[in-house]
Amino acid sequence: MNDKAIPSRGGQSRPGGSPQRMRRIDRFPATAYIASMAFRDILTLPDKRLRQVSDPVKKIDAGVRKLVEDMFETMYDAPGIGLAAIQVGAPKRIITLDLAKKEEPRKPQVFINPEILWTSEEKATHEEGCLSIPEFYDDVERPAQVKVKYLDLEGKPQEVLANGLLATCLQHEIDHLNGVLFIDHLSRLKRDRVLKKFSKAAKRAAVQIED
Ligand code: K1U
Ligand code: ZN
Repeated sequence: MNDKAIPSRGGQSRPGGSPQRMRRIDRFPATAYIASMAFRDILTLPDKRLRQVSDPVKKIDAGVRKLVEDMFETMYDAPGIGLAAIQVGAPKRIITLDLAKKEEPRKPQVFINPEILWTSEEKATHEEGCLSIPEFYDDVERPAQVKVKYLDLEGKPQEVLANGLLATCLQHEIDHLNGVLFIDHLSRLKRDRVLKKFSKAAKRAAVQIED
């Protein structure tokens, strides 16, 4: 199984959830921790909610804005470069992204109700990872360019013609909104091996909780 981490991308080490919480407490003074309690737990395989089709956002209200804020905190903390709302258990068609390099200033982007309008015939292969499938990475072939329409946080319609990492991430995250995971683009053999590994780990964790 290709479960190597991408070295330049920093690590994710949180299949069970608890180490992340400990890290937060260690990193911030107690008051700051209370003030920044906007992190949400990231669902991991084999959680069935990851297979849910998310609902369109009808109104961009305070609840949606708070969810977006929490998604950014969760994504930056993970760390990740993208997140779909369903990954924090909210079945809404919302994506957060930040593709800025480590040394660059943050460049947060929000996509509400994104829809793919066009995909290129040309394909591109990129290595993908997923915060819901920790420490597993593999190459995925997808259309090299996509045109996506979406609403920004002000509810204004926008369109983007994406290529490179943005095209990959948008397709990966829009897949999440439709209950599709990047392992679904791999061979059945690879997908089944990943699913089996995570199901076994979840069963072992459940037994440990019982003991
Ligand atoms: O949707 C997700 O689970 C987030 C995922 C997005 C993604 C990454 C690569 C290709 C397609 C989609 C991640 O962010 S995985 C973690 C990752 O790639 C990363 C983490 C820290 C720094 C840089 C990258
Ligand atoms: Zn993902």
